[in-house]
Amino acid sequence: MMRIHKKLECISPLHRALPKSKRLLRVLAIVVCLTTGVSSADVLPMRGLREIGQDQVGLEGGFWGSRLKTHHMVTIPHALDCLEKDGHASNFDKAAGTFDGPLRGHHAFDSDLHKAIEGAMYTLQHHKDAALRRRVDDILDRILAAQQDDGYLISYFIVNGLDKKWDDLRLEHQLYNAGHFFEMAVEHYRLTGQTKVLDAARRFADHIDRVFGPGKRYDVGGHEEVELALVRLYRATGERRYLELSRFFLDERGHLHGTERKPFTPGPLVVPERLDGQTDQEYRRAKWHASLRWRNGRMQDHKPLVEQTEAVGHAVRAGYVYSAMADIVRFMDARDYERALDCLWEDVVGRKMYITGSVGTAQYGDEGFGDPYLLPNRTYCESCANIADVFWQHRMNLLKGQAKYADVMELALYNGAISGISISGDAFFYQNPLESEGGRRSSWIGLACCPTNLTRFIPQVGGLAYAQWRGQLFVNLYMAGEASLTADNGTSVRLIQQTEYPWDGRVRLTVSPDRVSEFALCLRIPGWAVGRPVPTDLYRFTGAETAPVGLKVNGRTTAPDAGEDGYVHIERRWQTGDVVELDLPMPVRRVYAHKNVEADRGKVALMRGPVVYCLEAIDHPDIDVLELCLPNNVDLRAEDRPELLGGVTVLRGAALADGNRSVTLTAIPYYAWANREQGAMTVWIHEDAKAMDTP
Ligand code: FUB
Ligand code: ZN
Repeated sequence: MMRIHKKLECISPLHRALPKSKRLLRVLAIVVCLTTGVSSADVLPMRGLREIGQDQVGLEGGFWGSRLKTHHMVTIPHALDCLEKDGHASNFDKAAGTFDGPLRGHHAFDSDLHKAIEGAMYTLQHHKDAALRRRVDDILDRILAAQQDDGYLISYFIVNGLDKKWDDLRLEHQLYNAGHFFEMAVEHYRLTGQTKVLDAARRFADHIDRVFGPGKRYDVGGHEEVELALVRLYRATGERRYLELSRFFLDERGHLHGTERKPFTPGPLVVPERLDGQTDQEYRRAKWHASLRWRNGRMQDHKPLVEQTEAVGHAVRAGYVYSAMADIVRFMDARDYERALDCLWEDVVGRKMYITGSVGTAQYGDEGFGDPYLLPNRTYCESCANIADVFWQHRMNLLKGQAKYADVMELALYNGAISGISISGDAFFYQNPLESEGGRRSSWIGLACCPTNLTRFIPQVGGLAYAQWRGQLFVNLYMAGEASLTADNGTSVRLIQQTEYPWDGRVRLTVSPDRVSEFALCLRIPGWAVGRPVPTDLYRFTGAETAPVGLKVNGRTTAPDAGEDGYVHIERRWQTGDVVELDLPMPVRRVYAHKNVEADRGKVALMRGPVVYCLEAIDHPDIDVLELCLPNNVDLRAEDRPELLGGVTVLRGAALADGNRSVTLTAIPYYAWANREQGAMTVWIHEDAKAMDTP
């Protein structure tokens, strides 16, 4: 046991960063694994930066501290209550033969429960909560009781007929359910050091590996997810077959599925004939199913992924599969995937992304990407798609070590992603339009992908903030809190961030290595702080003026010059208590869209720091905010409102209503809309080129 302990101390930074009690537990688990023939590891990528997991990052106080508290106290119990009430847990009892009632919901129902439990696993890594732990353990036992001898574990098919268990992979979400189960199992293992859930995940993955793969069945799931989950399972277990299986599912897209590997050429959509006696509704359904089965880009299965250069199809699936592609580049150095990713990224960030970082117009009725520059503001932008986009941008940042990916990640995080959940933590949006006559959040959504995705996303945020690579410690996101990590030279480093970000761009970082140590602290200089709202020409600020970024190390002014990678590299011999002060000025910025974006012509959006603003009816009584006009010479001022919407900074200034009536405009952060009364909302505001007479 001591040998394993010593070895892990040497090879695994994650291990070294854990508190002593967790390290010992983990060693114990590994000893159990080894003696039972199960191996365990933290596999590090071949390329790119290494993440610093959310378990190493504490976010207390500041913007995220209160959100994480709400997540723990409100969102998690609320999600579990709703899922139990809707039958997600009793479906497993039914499958285990311990419940007589009906099977509820559809074939993707299991995935929602897995996601909520995954969320609980993250929060339990930071909060001792015996009651929640018992509750989750109980649900996990019920899930595992349903596992079949061959490892299969999807309640819907166990109950409805195992002969159909892998039938219609395109429509029935089998591999999607499996993927969410794997991700949850990995987090259970990280939390507890116990392997019972991880072992169940392995048995299921082994079963999938027996069915699919070269010389077996050539096929892919219609809804990607399992690909990135298999990489996580590989990393947690060290079992390379899972990585190879992930690669197989990626390589296989865009081929003819069956018992042999063959190329595939997409054909036209075949509309089914109407059958005798078929009702209108049945016929509509048949046509819908035919369109789903049609091998177009909806499922990113119309041509091999390495040949795909344009983002098409369902935006959640795309975000997950692009994430998995980035993983495969990091873990297998698959350069052909990297080339495809570069094109896809340019296409999304340069032509198909909203200023909120959101994606997916559903122009083709498929919850997916639309045509380039076609970005109507009454749009779809599913919460899951925005979350998947954050996951993808994070992995791109890790792969390439460039700040521009973190710029997009931050934009999507503070705007499109968290707009999906209410400030109270118990009401959700499935769609996130940028303009609305009035939206109402739902306390739950029967198709629970978005609420449960938000339930697992919010507590992962700390894991997006930092990364490291060969003597370099990267700070990607500024957020109040503390990180404990181990530099490559073995030094333990404690990093404390004090900041009111995103409301104030001043960040004080206290760096405390356990011994004097040489490394580079690499601070991301956000694009928005140097005149670029996004790293493409899709959006721009007015003018080029930018207030200078300030930087001090132990009180001494230092040039805040970012390298080509977008980071300022501060290289020195760090000593306990060294202080770095970064000052990112946050003027109110006016944003304009590329001229090809017709929906935003003649309009302006407002941004301060990474936060995009909107106008809401409740702040403008008797004024139609959709028609409000902002003259281009008006100065807008930022006002802190700690009592409003969980504490926000609003923007205020003069504007024109009804053509020439002078009124006061109040803009709130976009993510905070629809938290008061229902009413109109817009991100893009008409802009009047005429200067307004100012007193
Ligand atoms: O199909 C599973 C999830 O439900 C998708 O990601 C969402 O778009 C919703 O259709
Ligand atoms: Zn969703």
